[in-house]
Amino acid sequence: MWGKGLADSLTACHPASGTSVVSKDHTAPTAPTGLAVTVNQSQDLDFTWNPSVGAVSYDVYRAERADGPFSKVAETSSTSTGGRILYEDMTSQRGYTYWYRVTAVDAAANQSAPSTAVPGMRPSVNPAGRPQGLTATNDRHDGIALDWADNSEPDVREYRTDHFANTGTGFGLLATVPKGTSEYLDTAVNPGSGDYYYVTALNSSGTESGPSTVVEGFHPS
Ligand SMILES: [Ca+2]
Repeated sequence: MWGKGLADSLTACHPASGTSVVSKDHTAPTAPTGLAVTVNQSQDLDFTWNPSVGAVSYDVYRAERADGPFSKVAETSSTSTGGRILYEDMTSQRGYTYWYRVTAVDAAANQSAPSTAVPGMRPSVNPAGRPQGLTATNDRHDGIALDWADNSEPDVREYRTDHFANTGTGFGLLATVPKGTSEYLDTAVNPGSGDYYYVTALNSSGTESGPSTVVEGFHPS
């Protein structure tokens, strides 16, 4: 639809007569395909896609939501190894997901329809804060119920719960739970014993936060 609209507006601008109107290119390139994103060594985003036939450059658009509105953030004609077109995003806010799509532009400034939109997030380079508000509550039937507050950082990926196993080896990993699940039920407790717990948060880079406060859970016999 974009290509058609552009072609129509160009038609309206035709010179009146006497020039080589026939040779004017009104055909937009095909929409780019294969848009993909990877996180590079600088923790920035490398977008690559397949070249469109007839294109001389590409416009990159970014939005905060999948359905837009999209704003143009760059033009590129760079290519990556393998001949795909390359755009590196170093400007989006770290830890937030954005949506990206690209268009192909030809020598006559005809613009293709947009590619499929894909999400991308520049990972946080700093660890998340320590999880807050950890409590351990005895559940007489099921075990010890841990609960803590959700971290506020947008790119927390998961939480680790560690517990002191009374085996002389110190604290060890008990479980990992995904973002949004700030609770865990420890069912492998020994009646009549106490267990100690703390929780950490991992961000999108896999960097682990400092530990929460340590709490004790006691399971009666
Ligand atoms: Ca919780």
